[in-house]
Amino acid sequence: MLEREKGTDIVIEIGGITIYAAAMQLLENKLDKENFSRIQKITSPEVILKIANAIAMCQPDTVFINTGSEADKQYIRDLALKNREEEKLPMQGHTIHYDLKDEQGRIIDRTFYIANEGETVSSLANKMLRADALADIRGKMTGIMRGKTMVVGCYMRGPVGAPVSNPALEITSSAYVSHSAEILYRNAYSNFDAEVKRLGHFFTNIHSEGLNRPEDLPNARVFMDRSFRTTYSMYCTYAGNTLLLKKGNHRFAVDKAVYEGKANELAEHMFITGIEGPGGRITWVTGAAPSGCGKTTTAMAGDHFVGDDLAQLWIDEQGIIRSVNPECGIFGIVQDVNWEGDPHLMTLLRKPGTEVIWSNVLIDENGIPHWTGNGEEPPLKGKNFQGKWEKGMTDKNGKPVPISHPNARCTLASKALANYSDRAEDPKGVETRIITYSGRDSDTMPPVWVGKTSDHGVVIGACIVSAATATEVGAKGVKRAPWANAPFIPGALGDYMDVQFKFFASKKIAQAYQPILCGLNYFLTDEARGGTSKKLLGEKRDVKVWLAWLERRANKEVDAIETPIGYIPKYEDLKNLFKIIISKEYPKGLYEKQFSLYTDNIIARIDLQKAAYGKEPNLPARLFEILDEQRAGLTALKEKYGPIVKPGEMGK
Ligand code: SPV
Ligand code: MN
Repeated sequence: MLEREKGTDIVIEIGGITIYAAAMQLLENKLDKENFSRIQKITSPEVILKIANAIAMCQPDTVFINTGSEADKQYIRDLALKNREEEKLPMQGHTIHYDLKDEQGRIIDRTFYIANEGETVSSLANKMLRADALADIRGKMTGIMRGKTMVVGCYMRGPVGAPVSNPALEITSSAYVSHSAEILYRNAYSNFDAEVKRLGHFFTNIHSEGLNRPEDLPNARVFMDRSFRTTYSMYCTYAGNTLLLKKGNHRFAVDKAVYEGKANELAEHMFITGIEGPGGRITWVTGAAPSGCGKTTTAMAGDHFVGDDLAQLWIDEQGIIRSVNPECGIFGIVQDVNWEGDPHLMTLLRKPGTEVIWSNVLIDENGIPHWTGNGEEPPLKGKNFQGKWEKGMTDKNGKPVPISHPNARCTLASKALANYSDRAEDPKGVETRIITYSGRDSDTMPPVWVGKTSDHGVVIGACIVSAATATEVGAKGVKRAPWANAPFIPGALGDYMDVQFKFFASKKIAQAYQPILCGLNYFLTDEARGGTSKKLLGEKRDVKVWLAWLERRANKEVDAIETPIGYIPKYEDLKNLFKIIISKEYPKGLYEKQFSLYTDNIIARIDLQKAAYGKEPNLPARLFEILDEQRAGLTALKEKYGPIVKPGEMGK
């Protein structure tokens, strides 16, 4: 269970203002005339109390209420330059922001859920009891904005009017954070009051970078108070730690879906995109992947881009699963973004016309950004995430310093993309028929497969395994990555899993709109399939073919081979799609490498999942039933055909 509004609301406790009249008095004293008149547009006493107490706690010199007007956006851009959080680049509208050298990803070791006494928090996360968090935040955030301007922004996470959107406040002394929020979320100053009334809640985010010094990083903290849906972030700047409209509020959205959504809502770490099929029909896909595993690439491979990171799903009255993107921009990893794989994104990055905040890439002497894997000639020197850089430079362990950090990013508005969907702002969301789950898996699963039933599909999500990537500071090795959402599931994994089973098996979903739940894997290597090189078996553009096959499968236009793990494509169908979608030959030998089941690997993977989930309390028994059923099927196949089972040997 999640206990809402239990205990003290920390910012109110520290700020000390408990009545509306006192809050208005503080605002009148602290804000200039213009900003005070702006804040009066917001009438919700709860919102006013949060803002007034954030001011009382952080003690900024000035407060700017951001209405999202063009003039206000410009004020924020200018403030980011004045604060030296960003620098202008020669390309119009482009700036560069650097995070501290040791804060180039989410600082999970310093990230905590604030818990009430006895409350269950995900076994994968840190928690701190409310009283301790109160003392810590009081010590670290009192007066943290002295000498600074606090910017207050009112946003919608999701289109205005959507049933699953969440209003959220971003209160920060960092103009970079505020600038990023303006690009990634919908400024809803004029709708905020009405949306808070309509939905009955809002999220609050309070951040300050403090003096932004490396020596303060050990004191950096990210706190999520689930009871009061308020985040606190201090002494850090990386957007994943500071722009808590993103992952901080995603966590609250997950809580809301799991504990209040009545198995009718999900909040997922998923892209949303539309695939065009025969006759111009569009089939909508949402897909999960851990950070840094090709989620943006998959989203871009679609013909109608809606989002690349987060999705809110619900079942409407007609029995259709609908999805909206809480965001309206991209905070995308740039490593390996190049003209061949990502032409739409490259156009925005390399051609003038789009506002871009670059972070942690290399800027050469001419002010041009460079990054690893861009397919271009790298410069010999410049400035990057760790300071001055030149070719051949090594770090203290003798390792070459890459030109850009693997988690270097670009921030831009989605509407500039050539494949941006005109449905992206539709409060009704898009009719979702395909759900995918993927990870960075070099040796086990095929490129694409479809769960036999919705329960099998839920198990695909539960069993994502992935190599660690750079988005979390200090992460290494191969990890389980349940639904690619585990870092953002605040409560017990069992509660979340239970809702997944119920949602996808819901009787409310109309027959004609039954989704397919699938696995995707782009990372199989030649080496793992009998070859000698570590090269991947496929190419980035093959993604379009896997998606096209799923599009046909969801519309019941292709048959498939039944295996213990689910349905896999037939060779002839793929061969045909390779030809018509990307004009590429698809040799049978490659198909056999990609789609033969390496039963020992899969069985080992199942055993790993059983052992790990076996330690988790209160998990749905259905998970273990399915894993056992798949294991028995694979064992039987292995007995009959040996450890490597070719597609042609299955489904007979
Ligand atoms: C991710 O790491 O999944 C991201 C970036 O999308 S962050 O804001 O760090 O979460
Ligand atoms: Mn993400």
